[in-house]
Amino acid sequence: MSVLICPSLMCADQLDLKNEINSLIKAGADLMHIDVMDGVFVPNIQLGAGLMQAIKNGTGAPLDIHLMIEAPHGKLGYFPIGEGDIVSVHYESTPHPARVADGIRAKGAKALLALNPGTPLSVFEDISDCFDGLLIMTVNPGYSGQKLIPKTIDKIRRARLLYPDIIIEADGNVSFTTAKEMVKAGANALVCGTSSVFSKEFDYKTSIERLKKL
Ligand code: S6P
Ligand code: MG
Repeated sequence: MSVLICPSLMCADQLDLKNEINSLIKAGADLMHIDVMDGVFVPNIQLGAGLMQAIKNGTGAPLDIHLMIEAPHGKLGYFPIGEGDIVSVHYESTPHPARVADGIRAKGAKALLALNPGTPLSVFEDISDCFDGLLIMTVNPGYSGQKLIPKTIDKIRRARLLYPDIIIEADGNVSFTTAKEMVKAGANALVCGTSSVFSKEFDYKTSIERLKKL
């Protein structure tokens, strides 16, 4: 299975998003990563439900929605989640992550459990059946442009050994160098932001081809 490439739209040109998304899809991107931040669970406020609906209507691109919000269990209804989408919910954001996963799956999307760098992998053990995979934060959530926390690569490795068939998505400082280590450790989905696809080092097609080859 090839690696899913998920460009992070908060790193794209916000005034030209439709063209950005169409160019990314043409260049081979698989899903559009949308960071939803509420200013409470993380210290930042980013992309919302209206934008997601506009993206669905205007481009049809599948979404990789990363919920960084408090109390997500009561809020799923705000988002246009559907078949083909992936939705990540943070373990740290709710006492009922498995219930949120049920809600995501009921809409036809895949559900991932997102783990902050300081959260142990063991929290997944008893609820793994409720999820299609893990989103492993390789930086602390909230901002783009941060530096990889090296221990998180080992978390990816341990996760892959325990769960051979799930989606393991790496999010944070995915560069052409770190992506190689992440994929070698077992990641099969990459969130691509300022460190790779939007680095301006290469055009979108070249960047995505390089990442897919890993
Ligand atoms: C961070 C967020 C991420 C960023 C992405 C940016 O809280 O979840 O999805 O958008 O990490 O990429 P980079 O390469 O700037 O770290
Ligand atoms: Mg993210």
